[in-house]
Amino acid sequence: MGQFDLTEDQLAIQEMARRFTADAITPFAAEWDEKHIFPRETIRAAAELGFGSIYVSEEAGGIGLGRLEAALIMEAMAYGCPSTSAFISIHNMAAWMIDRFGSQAVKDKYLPSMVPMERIGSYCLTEAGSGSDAAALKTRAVRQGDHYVVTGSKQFISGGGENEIYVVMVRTGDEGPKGISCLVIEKDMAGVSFGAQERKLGWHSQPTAQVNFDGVRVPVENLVGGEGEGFRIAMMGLDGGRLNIGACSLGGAQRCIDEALSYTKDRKQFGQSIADFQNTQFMLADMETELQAARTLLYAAAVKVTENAPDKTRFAAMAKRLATDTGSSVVDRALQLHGGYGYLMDYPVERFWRDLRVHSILEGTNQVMRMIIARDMLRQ
Ligand code: FAD
Ligand code: 2MC
Repeated sequence: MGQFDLTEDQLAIQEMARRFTADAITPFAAEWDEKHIFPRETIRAAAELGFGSIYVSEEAGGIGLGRLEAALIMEAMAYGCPSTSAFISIHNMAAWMIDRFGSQAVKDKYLPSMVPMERIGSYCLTEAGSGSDAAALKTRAVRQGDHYVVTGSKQFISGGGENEIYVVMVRTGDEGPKGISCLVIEKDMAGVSFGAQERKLGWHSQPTAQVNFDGVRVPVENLVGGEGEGFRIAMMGLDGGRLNIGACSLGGAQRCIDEALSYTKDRKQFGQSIADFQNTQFMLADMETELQAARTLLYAAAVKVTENAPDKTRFAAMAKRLATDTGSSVVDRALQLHGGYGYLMDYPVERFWRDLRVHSILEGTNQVMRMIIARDMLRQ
C-alpha cells in the first residue's frame, strides 16, 4: 500500500478490483483454463464495475479514468486470471478507439452496448502476411456509394467468433501506413465468417480465431476517424493496450511470488523448510526486486500515456517489454521453487507460466518494442 504515491481514489479502485478478482475470478480460473471456458458472465460482471470502459469518456457512458487506473485494474484481475484480464483490456482498447476518434453517429451506435459489455469488441490488425509489419496489411475496403465493401482476412483475433464488434484496420488507399483506415464491422453482417478456434499454449479462457470478410458491406458511417488515419489510431490504441498487457504480466507474476512464498515455507527437504535455504531467499529477493522495478516503470509510463506526453509511445514500449519479460522470468523462477509440483496443474503456477508467455509476442513482439524504443532514441 502507498506504493507509487497512489491517491486515495486509485487505492480504492485497486481494492475494488482485488475484491472482485478474489470473489469472481480466482476461484474459477483453473477450471476456465482446463475446460477452455469463456466466462462471459464474469466479464459482464466486471463491466458492471466499469471495467469494460475504463478510459472511455463519461459523456459516452464510460468511467473516464486514466491509464494508471486501467493498469491497476488489469494487474489486479490478472492476479486471478491473466487471460481474462487481457481479454477485457482488448475490449477497452477497441471501445476507446471508437470513443476517441469516432463520429457521434458511430459512438451512439456502438458504445451504449459496449460499455456494459453486452456487445464485446475485438481489435483486428494482424493478417497472415503482416504481423510485426502491420502497415503491410492487405484487407481491402472499396467505397461504393454510402458503403465500403470489405474483403480480406485477419489472423489471431482475440474474441474471434464470440465477440459482436470488430474494430478492423483496412486498406482504403495506397500501400503503407497512410493508406489504412479503421472500420467497425459487426459479427452478423453478411460475408463475415470465422476460422476454427486456435489451439493455444495458454490464454484458454478466451477464444482466438481468424476473421474473414468476403465482400462485407459496411456503412460509411462506421469509419472511425478519417480515411488514411487508421494506422495512427491503431497505434494509439496499442500505446494503452501494451501498458495493460504489461500490467497483466505484473499481476500474474505477483500471484506466483505469493504462491512461491507460501510453498517454500511449507515444503521441507533436508529437515528444513526450503525457504530457509539462502538460494531460495536470494531467488525470492531478486524476483521481488525485478518485479517492483518493472511495476515502477509501467506506472510511470501509464501516467505519460494519460498525459499524452511526447515520449509516451517509447515509455509504453519500454514498460511492455520490461514487464512482460520480467513477469515471465519471475513466474519461471516461482515454478522452479515448486520443484516437480510446479509442473503439475494441481498448482496454479504452470497456468501463469503458460498464460504470460504470449505477452512477449502479442500487441507487438518485444523485438518490435525494442525497435520502437531505439528509433525514438535515435530520432532525437
Ligand atoms: P512475425 O511478425 O512473423 O515475427 C516472427 C519473429 O520475427 C518474432 O520473433 C519477431 O519479433 C521477429 N521480427 C519480425 N520483424 C522483426 C524486425 N524488424 N526486427 C527484429 N525481429 C523481427 N492481433 C490482432 O490484431 N488482434 C488480436 O486480437 C490478436 N490477438 C492475438 C492473440 C494471440 C493468442 C496471439 C498469439 C496473437 C494475437 N495477435 C492479435 C497477433 C499478434 O499481435 C502477432 O502474433 C504479433 O504481432 C507478431 O506477429 P507474427 O505472429 O506475424 O510474427
Ligand atoms: N501513436 C501515434 N502515431 C503513431 C504511433 C503511435 N504510437 N506509432 C506510429 N505512428 C505513426 C507514425 O508517426 C507514422 O506517421 P507519420 O508518417 O505521419 O509520421 C505512421 O504512424 C507510421 O509509423 P512508422 O513509420 O513507425 O511505421 P512502420 O511501418 O515503420 O512501423 C511499427 C510501425 C513496427 C511500430 C508497427 O507496425 C507495429 O507496432 N508493429 C507491431 C504490430 C502490433 O503491435 N500488432 C499488435 C496486434 S494487436 C494484438 O496483438 C492483440 C492481442 C490485441
